[in-house]
Amino acid sequence: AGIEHRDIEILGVPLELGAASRGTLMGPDALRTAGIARALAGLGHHVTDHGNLHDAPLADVAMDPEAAAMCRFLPEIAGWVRTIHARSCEMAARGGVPVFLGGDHSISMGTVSGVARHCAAAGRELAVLWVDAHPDYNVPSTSPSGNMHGMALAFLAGEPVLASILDRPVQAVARENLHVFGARSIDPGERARLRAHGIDVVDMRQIDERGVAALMAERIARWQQKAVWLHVSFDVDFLDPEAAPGTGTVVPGGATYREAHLVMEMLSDAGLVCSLDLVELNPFLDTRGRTALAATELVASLFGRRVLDRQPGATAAA
Ligand code: B3U
Ligand code: MN
Ligand code: MN
Repeated sequence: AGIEHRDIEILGVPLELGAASRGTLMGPDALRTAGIARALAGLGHHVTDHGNLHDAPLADVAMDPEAAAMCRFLPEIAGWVRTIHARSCEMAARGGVPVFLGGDHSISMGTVSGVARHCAAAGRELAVLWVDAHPDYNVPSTSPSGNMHGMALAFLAGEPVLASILDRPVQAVARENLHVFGARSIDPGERARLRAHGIDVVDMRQIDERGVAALMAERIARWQQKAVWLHVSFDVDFLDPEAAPGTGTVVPGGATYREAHLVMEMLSDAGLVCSLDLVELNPFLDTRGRTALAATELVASLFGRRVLDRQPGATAAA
């Protein structure tokens, strides 16, 4: 069976101020050097690269001052998020597949909120798969660092303290449609919030015990039933540092290269992915492009690359 050819729209978002270490601003260019557009075009997709977003103006953010004091580079990041949001909304409405190249994970406050606005207008239910060593579910009062990439998913869930980052009402993603996959570093206050909100968090222990195939198959079945627009937000630190050294907060015990490809292949087979973020690649910390190349290969798997074709219905869970 051939793959479905799609209109893929790439936008680079060179933001680094949401992370602890500098360097993710080089992420989009490293992914281009690794051949991301070529790989997708080689699969038969129609690829448009819109280049990189430029520095956004500082934003005036009407946040509670005590909370604002805990958010590093708040005016800068809110400026970016507002610009990203507008572009994302526009790209989603054009009917292609928006692919956002980060940048640190705070870009997703703009990418996903833009997609969420489009989904609300189009009557589509949005589900978000947050593939990451971290749930990024901190609020200013629980964040140990003040780094805003660690608050991105909380913002997208509609956390009121963070809402003024955007200059218009946030279209929150329903809690039952938020899925964290690959977690192995969670802060104490963050853990309490995830539990209180009933967020689906798959940690590495579950992956070890049950394997990615069974865990993904369960979630894919639910998404297919609801015919969701699935947004995948892929933080390269999901991968083990061995496979992906080029990121700022490496956490041991991550997914193997093979596990990550299986996730991508299963998502691709399911045909649910409508938009993608690829974030936290820091080329300054990378080893001979290993992480950029791994990310590029993973995106190829997500958009249809296969070693061998499969008979329809031959699933790993069967
Ligand atoms: N949870 C920590 C660390 C962190 C979150 N995301 C990344 N690191 N990449 C925090 O600072 O919120
Ligand atoms: Mn992250
Ligand atoms: Mn992470």
